[in-house]
Amino acid sequence: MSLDLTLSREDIVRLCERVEGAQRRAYAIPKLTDEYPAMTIADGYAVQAELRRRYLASGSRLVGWKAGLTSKAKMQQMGVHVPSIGFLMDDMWRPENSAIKTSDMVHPRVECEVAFVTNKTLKGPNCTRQDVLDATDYVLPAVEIIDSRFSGFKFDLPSVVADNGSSARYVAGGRARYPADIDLRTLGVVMEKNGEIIAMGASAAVLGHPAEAIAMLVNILTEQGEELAAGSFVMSGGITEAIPVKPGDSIVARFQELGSVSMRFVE
Ligand code: 0L1
Ligand code: MG
Repeated sequence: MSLDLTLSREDIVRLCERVEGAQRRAYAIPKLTDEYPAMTIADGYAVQAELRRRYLASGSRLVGWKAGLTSKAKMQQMGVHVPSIGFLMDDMWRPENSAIKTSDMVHPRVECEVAFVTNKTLKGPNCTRQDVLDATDYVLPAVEIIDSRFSGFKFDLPSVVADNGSSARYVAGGRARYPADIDLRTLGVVMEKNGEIIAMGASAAVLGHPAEAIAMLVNILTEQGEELAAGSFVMSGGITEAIPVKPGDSIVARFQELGSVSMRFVE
């Protein structure tokens, strides 16, 4: 992947500072490719790696990773052709049933995901769905709150990757299960907003099987010279479409076999 780098070290740091400012102070910025039209996905990951380095240096702790853009519907909606990955820090986590502030986000949206907690190190290349299942301690239901920092949702894959896959907050809860005890491919999910069903789906929407998305994530990490550490919390990608939320909204995500995850949004 490093062969596809077009940005200089100075450009990477400059773009990282731009994204970090938008993330920390919640304002929208134009997509990065407006200024750097030749920017590649590898450039996006170089900016993301710099962002991770800065968050770690400022005291955040890496909890795990997320796969994004893992459903055909979402790829079509966003006009991209491959999934993405992003990092998850401890300070992005929010407790189940909590009130989540929207004033420190740009335009938050929620999506239902299956999360995996690993108990063995995973690395590629050629990491498979079975390797992931063999290294999974348990799975649990989760809601990701994504927040693209790009104005008017106008972006492309290099820009989204640099923005850490729009990662903002995540909530996990419900009931933890061993993967061998359930069929992870056919889990039904219903999302309610303010008591009304607003989205529904089945876990096969995520690359045919959520563990497939984790294998993809491990293979991308490996291309970047990294591995997925044992004990990681990993989100496998949205089963449902992303639904916008505003102060006053409450969300309940009901997962077959895994229970439900709730939260509400405040100013
Ligand atoms: O979690 C994800 O699927 C990443 C979505 C990135 C694009 C967006 O902000 O919708
Ligand atoms: Mg997601």
